[in-house]
Amino acid sequence: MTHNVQDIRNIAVCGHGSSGKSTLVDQLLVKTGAVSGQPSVDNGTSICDFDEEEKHHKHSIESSVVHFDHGGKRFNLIDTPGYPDLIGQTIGALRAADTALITIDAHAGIKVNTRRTWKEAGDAGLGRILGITKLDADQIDFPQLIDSIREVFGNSCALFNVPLGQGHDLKGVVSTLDPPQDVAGALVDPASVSESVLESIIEADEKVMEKYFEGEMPSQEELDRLCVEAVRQRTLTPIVCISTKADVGIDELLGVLAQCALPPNAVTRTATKDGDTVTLKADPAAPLAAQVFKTRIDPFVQRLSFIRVFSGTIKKDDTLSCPGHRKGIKIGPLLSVQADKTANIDEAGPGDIVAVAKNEELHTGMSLGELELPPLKFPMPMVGLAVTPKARGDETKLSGALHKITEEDSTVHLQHDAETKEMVLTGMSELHLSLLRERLKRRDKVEVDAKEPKIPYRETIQADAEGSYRHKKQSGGSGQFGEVHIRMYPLPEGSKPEDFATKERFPHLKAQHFHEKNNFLWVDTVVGGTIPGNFMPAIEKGFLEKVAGGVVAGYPVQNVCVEVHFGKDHPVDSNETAFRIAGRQAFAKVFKEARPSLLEPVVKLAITVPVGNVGDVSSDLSGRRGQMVGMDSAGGGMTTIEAVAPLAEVMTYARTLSSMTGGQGSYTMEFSHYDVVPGNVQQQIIAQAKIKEEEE
Ligand SMILES: Nc1nc2c(ncn2[C@@H]2O[C@H](COP(=O)(O)OP(=O)(O)OP(=O)(O)O)[C@@H](O)[C@H]2O)c(=O)[nH]1
Ligand SMILES: [Mg+2]
Repeated sequence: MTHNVQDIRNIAVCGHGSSGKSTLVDQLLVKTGAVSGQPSVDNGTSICDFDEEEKHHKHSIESSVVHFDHGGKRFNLIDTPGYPDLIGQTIGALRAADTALITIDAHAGIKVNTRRTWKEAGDAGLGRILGITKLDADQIDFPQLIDSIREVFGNSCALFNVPLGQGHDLKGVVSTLDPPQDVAGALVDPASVSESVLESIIEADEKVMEKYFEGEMPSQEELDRLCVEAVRQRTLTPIVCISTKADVGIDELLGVLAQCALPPNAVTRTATKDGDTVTLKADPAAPLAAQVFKTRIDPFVQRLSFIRVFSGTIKKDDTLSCPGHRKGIKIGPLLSVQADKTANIDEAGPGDIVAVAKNEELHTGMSLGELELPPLKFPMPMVGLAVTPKARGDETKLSGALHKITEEDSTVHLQHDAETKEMVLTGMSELHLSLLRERLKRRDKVEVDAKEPKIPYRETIQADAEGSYRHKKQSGGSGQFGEVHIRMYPLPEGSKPEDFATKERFPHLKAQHFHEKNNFLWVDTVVGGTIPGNFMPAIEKGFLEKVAGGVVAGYPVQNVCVEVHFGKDHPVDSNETAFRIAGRQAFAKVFKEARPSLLEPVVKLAITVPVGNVGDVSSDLSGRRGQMVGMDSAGGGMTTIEAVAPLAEVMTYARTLSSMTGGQGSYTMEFSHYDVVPGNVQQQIIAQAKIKEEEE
């Protein structure tokens, strides 16, 4: 089914929650005859929100891929969820798209996820189009909305059409470039903006610009070409006006998408091959470059891997060579996807968005073909939840189900806590985690008990220390004996192990092992075989048990170096178990001597509130050990405050902010760094950990 590259438009529909994205995409499918009926988010018949949880919540939770044909062009649309904590879905969708259609609810205006998706789309190098939605609503100050859009997103934003009438009297939209005679009721006089819109289009070509100022109007073909060019250069962001409820502006939107959305070959993309950077050509005969941007696992079709082809061609049943896969990957049938439905196709070329079913070797972010595309950068999840199955014996089922979830959602991490036997699921927020629990229950039929969301603290040390431990047991038959002497040092974050484990510092250095994840290094400087070399791996095992499970409060250890310098063995009673235990106990003992302390995650916040609330927000932040680091006008009477604060203090910030600002404030949060927890707070955490331990 390969399409002519020039005729493909791949569009990610994104923006803030409830701004009408799914309803709009549904309506576009109906209008163009791709589906029939009257789909609706509100009564659970939306094409895009087909998932049970989406129907239940009346919000999108996952991105969905749909397509339609219009005016000789193939449109692939990806509807994305607007809830900021589900941004991972949008990030995947933006990789597959060439243009982002960002919706703004006319009444609600610019919200936190409007800004976020604007930025993500720009960072991904896509063209942008703004859709103002729900223009049938009452109490809309349209001119003011346009002013704030231009204030926040810049003067590239150009009104392509304006509404006629408002609220119940909304009658339609009229073009600003080519306004009709009668524009009675227009919320902005189209003639008053025509010139500036035209100029922002032709700005993309100096020659056309010159001729225009000499009085020569560009032709329609020239305008069409320049629209794409200006959107590509991002000197133009068309604004279109829509109401799906009143069926206003949909045909016009289709027209603007056809004219201004970027064809796949308009976006410059690069990949690497053997370390060299290659610019991709949207050519079906070029070497294959394609990437998995989404994985969906549902109970019926099982696993679907969504793929965007950038160059070259994939044929069904191909075996593709892929970076890091020596044998190649056999992909089986190829599918085109319409929300929850699929159809078999034979091949896919540049610009196509397709799926492969039931292939366990494909994962989100993977490149197909010999070229390696840039990795997808997902935000780091920070809110942890320890889960155990309600029913005994469901452990395997739970662990399988959780792995599925991490495959589908790259903003979920999963860790098995060896010590507590818990699975710890880390997500973006409490809400994100509760959505995941619902999915576990419905799809995988596993109910779980969950503990309080956990803050991922880390344990570390502030001073050097040394000590030893002797493990000795002599009861009946064979005994156990192992003795380990160690020294412990704080290991600076980000330091290279070879810079730390130098011959100057450790003259008897024999071996070293670095565990990057925990920035944990241990070095072997044992002289004269006081510990036989074959017991070293057992000692390391003992260390790693403590590194994973913590010493003072049950959190993973970070930024520590251990030197094993002396020990004793017994010709009969020494064995691996004995040395593992000795290693573990020596670690715990010396760690406690080395001024142990806790590290906590600190997050960056961007908080947007009405100007009048800035004082409240700032004093509230200082009560949360937070700090303001900057402030910027956000247009429309709003201010964006940049701040840093410990994650533990802002876990439920959504509620606080909402009550402080009467629901008008919004924020985004991302991981910044780990920092030492102040002494008094530290004592509380350690005390709580002790109580928990005793309870268990
Ligand atoms: N009055 C009015 N309501 C609309 C319009 N478009 C959508 N809605 C309603 O707005 C609500 C949200 O619509 P959705 O299409 O689910 O919005 P969304 O942007 O997909 O929301 P998320 O998936 O949560 O990000 C629903 O109740 C829709 O019926 C419109 O043009 N006018
Ligand atoms: Mg939606």
